[in-house]
Amino acid sequence: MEKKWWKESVVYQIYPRSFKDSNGDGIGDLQGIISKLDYLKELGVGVIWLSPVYESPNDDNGYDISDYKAIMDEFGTMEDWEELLEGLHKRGMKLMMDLVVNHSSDEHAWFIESRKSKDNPYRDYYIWRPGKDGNEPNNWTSFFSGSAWQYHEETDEYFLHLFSKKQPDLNWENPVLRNEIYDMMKWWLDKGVDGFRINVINLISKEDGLPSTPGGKKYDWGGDYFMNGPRVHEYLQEMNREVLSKYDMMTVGECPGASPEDAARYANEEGTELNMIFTFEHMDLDSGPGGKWDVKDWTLADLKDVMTKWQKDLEGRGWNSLYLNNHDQPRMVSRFGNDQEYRVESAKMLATFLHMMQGTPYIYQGEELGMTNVKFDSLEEYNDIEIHNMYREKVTEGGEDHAKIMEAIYRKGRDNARTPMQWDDSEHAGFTIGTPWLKVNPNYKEINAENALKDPSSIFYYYKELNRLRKEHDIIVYGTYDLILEDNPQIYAYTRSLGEEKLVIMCNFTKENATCTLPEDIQYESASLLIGNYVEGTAEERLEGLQLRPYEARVYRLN
Ligand code: TEU
Ligand code: CA
Repeated sequence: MEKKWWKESVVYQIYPRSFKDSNGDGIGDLQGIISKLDYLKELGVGVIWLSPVYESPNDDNGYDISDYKAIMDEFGTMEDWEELLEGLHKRGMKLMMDLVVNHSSDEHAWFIESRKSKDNPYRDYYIWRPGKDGNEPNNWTSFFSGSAWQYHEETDEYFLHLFSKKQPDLNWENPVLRNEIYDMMKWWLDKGVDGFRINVINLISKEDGLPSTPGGKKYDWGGDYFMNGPRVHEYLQEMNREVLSKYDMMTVGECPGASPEDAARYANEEGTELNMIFTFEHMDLDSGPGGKWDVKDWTLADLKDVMTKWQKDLEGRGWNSLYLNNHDQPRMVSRFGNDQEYRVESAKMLATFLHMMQGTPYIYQGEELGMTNVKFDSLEEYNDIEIHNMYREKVTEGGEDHAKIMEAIYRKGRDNARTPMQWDDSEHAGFTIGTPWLKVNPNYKEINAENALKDPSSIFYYYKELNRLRKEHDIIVYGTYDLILEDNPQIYAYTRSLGEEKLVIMCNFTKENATCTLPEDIQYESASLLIGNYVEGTAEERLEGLQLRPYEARVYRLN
């Protein structure tokens, strides 16, 4: 398997709006990030993924871009951006920008032209269709509730928006549009950008004819007709030829609904498309048949199945990304660990579980502090279009139970990840001297970076050690993954093998003690501890009948 810097790096995701405010307007900004570059260097991460900072009306907090070559006023200036890039490069870190090109903002100059008339030169930059019998052109629903079509009276046609009404889908069938996108990508890469996280890139090719789903429902989920569509690989191979292959860069494509088979093409080892993708399969283990908001409990057995499937199906064929949270997902220690009496232990256990697998790990801002989900008292305190559209559709219009939907928001809402970064125990956790755009999690007095940096046994220093180990041991990056103890109801255990070397990773996912007995076929003389969330040192020992304490994780090298 070919060695690559982007396989060996650890990526840290910054959601700028919530990271650090430098001018007191309650909104995070680029100068705020610049003031924290030494903190990021201390953590030992190699790449910073910056969620969108382009000009935007913020209908979807920057994922609705109105000018791809300008910086959002609230975040600062292009000079600030250049200072950030220089600050990262000076510290040996790289910058991966977030590219949102399945759709733009409806305030983008292209769309303002496009909607002027049916024969406007920009009309076909977007997806316009006449209605059918007074209805939308098909029955697809948006990710953000309601129809995926918006009627435009002036030209008596509908435009497609898989997300909000202010996020019209771009028409990738149009080669002129595609070349505009490629030119813009090269413009950023020529400024020194080291990579792109590409937003919902597997949605850019829609089924010919944009057919309604069968069954005659007035509104229905149309994912089969726009996820991993007919020309998506053709477009990505063209993007690779025209742009990506010309730069020493890193790409990760966000691909909701992609399977390992899809990923083996998107992230193929020949390098003809992307370097890796974000799958969502493990992010839906707690979604029932009704989807994301139909919350159920996930199981360890399902987690083993999904993670092992992705590790084994991509082995030698493609590269995995490794993540358990981001700006769209609830906080991992609340979702997969125990954010009460075992918050620190379970946060470290989850970090071990994830970072010891094969793939590029992604740390989401605050994950290194063990930041948790939040429960705001009222719906009004939430500030996410996805939450508010869903509540209106299900409760206000649909009559569903308020308390049940609020519980779903507590467990799955994106604002869990978007409460301001907790820097210290001063007011608003040191995030702002103003009023934060979204309330700070009340637990900031205990959970904050200042406390973490003073505590050698903090989650922060545990991540720092994981990052150090990754640089020191090729087996962590390139070793083969194999699940063991498959049927154990408490322990997730696996091995990594590279040549004669072997690691065994064991994670107790419960708050009860667990006895860990290795399978007979694992032969070794002695085992030396590489890292553990309860123990230090490199004790040489045998592992028979090892007792794992609540949420205990251990990584041994077998000699
Ligand atoms: O998210 C894509 C996506 O699939 C989301 O609908 C995600 O699944 C959902 O928010 C989780 O419930 C990307 C961005 O990450 C997200 O922040 C944007 O809102 C979305 O695209 C539209 O641009
Ligand atoms: Ca600010």
